[in-house]
Amino acid sequence: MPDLSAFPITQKWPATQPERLQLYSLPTPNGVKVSIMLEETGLPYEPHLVSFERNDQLSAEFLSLNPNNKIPAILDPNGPDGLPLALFESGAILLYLAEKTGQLLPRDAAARYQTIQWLMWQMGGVGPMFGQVGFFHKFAGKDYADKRPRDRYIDEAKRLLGVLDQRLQGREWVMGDAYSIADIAIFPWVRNLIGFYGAGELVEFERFTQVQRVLERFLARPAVVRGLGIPQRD
Ligand SMILES: N[C@@H](CCC(=O)N[C@@H](CS)C(=O)NCC(=O)O)C(=O)O
Repeated sequence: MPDLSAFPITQKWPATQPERLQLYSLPTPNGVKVSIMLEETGLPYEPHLVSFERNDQLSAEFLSLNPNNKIPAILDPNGPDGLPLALFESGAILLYLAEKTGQLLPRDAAARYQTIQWLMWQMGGVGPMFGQVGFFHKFAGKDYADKRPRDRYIDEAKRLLGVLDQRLQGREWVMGDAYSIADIAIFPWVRNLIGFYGAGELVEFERFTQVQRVLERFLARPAVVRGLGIPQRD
């Protein structure tokens, strides 16, 4: 039985199944990337809820694993060389899990780097820009009289959706026939933009027919349906 007691995060969120990968998360667009990936790959894991209402992400125990105070984070008792590995940043976690399981990342070198390219595109573009749309359209920024910041992020979100729409022309998924970690990174954010943020009209989502098509297929996958609700909220 692995001993995870050296990791202070396990004091706040005890591992009842320490032989399993430990997930610390909340079902947000970044959080569900990892729960969907875990559901897709079938890797056994134990989810732990990090509640923003309780500011769990700012607790000393959480910060001991992720000093950047953001979910998702994992602790794999069986990491490289059989040693425990703690990781944060959803993109890094997706890559790690793909390599660990040999799933959802093409083996062919060129396709592999292109998948990583689209993953980075999500991490550096879609996540931060769509997140700003959320701030200026749905959260505190919606009351700002000056609409220029909101419009800037709406324009950028539209541009990114256009890039994705073009990429999906004639393709089943971002990487063609192969569903991959690039899809798992991108589509939870598209869902959030038009769902939770309610920005569908603002970004003229009806124009992006290829994105709509693939989003629907993504949301119909059983592992996605399950992953979107993990960890269960209080
Ligand atoms: N680049 C990070 C971003 C993670 C992130 O922004 N997580 C948000 C939820 S979607 C969070 O934990 N926010 C809590 C906070 O800022 O206090 C990743 O992809 O893992």
